Amino acid sequence: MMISGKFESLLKTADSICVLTGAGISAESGVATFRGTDGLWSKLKPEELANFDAFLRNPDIVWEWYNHRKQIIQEVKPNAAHYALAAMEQMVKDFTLTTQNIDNLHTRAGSKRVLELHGNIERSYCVTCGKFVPDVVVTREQRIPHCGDCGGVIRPDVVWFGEMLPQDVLEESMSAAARCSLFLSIGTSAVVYPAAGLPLKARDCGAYVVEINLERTEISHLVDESLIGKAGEILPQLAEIMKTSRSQK
Ligand code: BJW
Ligand code: ZN
Repeated sequence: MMISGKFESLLKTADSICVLTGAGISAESGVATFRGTDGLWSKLKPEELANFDAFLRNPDIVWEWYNHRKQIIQEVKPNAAHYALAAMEQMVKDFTLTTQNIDNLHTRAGSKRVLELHGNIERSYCVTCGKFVPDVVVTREQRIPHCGDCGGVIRPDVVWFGEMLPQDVLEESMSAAARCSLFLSIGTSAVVYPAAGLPLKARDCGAYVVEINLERTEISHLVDESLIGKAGEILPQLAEIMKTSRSQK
């Protein structure tokens, strides 16, 4: 792994670091990404699944998709990249981890504070009365879960296209991006906004922005450094560099 002297020095000294992760960080755990040749959407049409109108039209198909992904997510384990970020959190005074993923793997790896921009597959709520419903079970017999209180349809607590992101989470992520001196964008194609705006916000506010991805992305020409490779191989090396000059907080 080749990194610049500037990046190395920031890893060792920066007091404020922000990270944005996307589906690519969980790929080595065995969770499919959305885009790219092995991406979910090379087989499934996004517009049929990831928006509310589609859900109202075909709640059974959308539930089947989330149920399938939930099963995979529960069977897999966090990988070296998730663990490296959990270790980094312990070493940096002001560390903000924002994820677009709904898979819970950062929390399972030990990250204490995770800002979830697109929700969490473990939670669901009633579209009619808003009540949160844990432990939703979808079966062949009950393909669409309904609310015990009002009978409304239950949906996964995730953010679909055209929907607002949780405003408090977005604001916290934006202000952290604005004040950090180092920003890492990891395993995201950086095409979905407003998430993809975070590294750009950081750059505009003077942070050094480094991208880690298997390939170049939509924002590669705008960042300071692109590390091409697997997150699970690169991040543990970055955490090691940090460790050489930092103690646990
Ligand atoms: C590895 C690796 C390894 C693989 N190591 N790397 C025009 C301009 C600006 C915005 C818009 C616009 N038109 C429409 C919009 C808004 C829209 C949007 O951004 N659309 C664009 C596609 C154009 N955004 C929205 O609608 C958002 N809401 C919003 O803006 O509200 C305001 C508003 C309201 C009303 C009208 C208009 C605006 C909501 C976005 C919600 C996204 N939801 C999803 C589904 C979440 C639930 C679920 O998971 O099922 O979020 S879509 C999907 O994409 C999911 C992801 O979080 C998100 C991002 O994907 P991600 O994580 O980047 O994954 P991939 O697969 O794309 O990339 C993986 C990468 O990893 C690849 O690059 C690989 O190379 C790499 N990789 N292995 C390192 N081992
Ligand atoms: Zn209800």
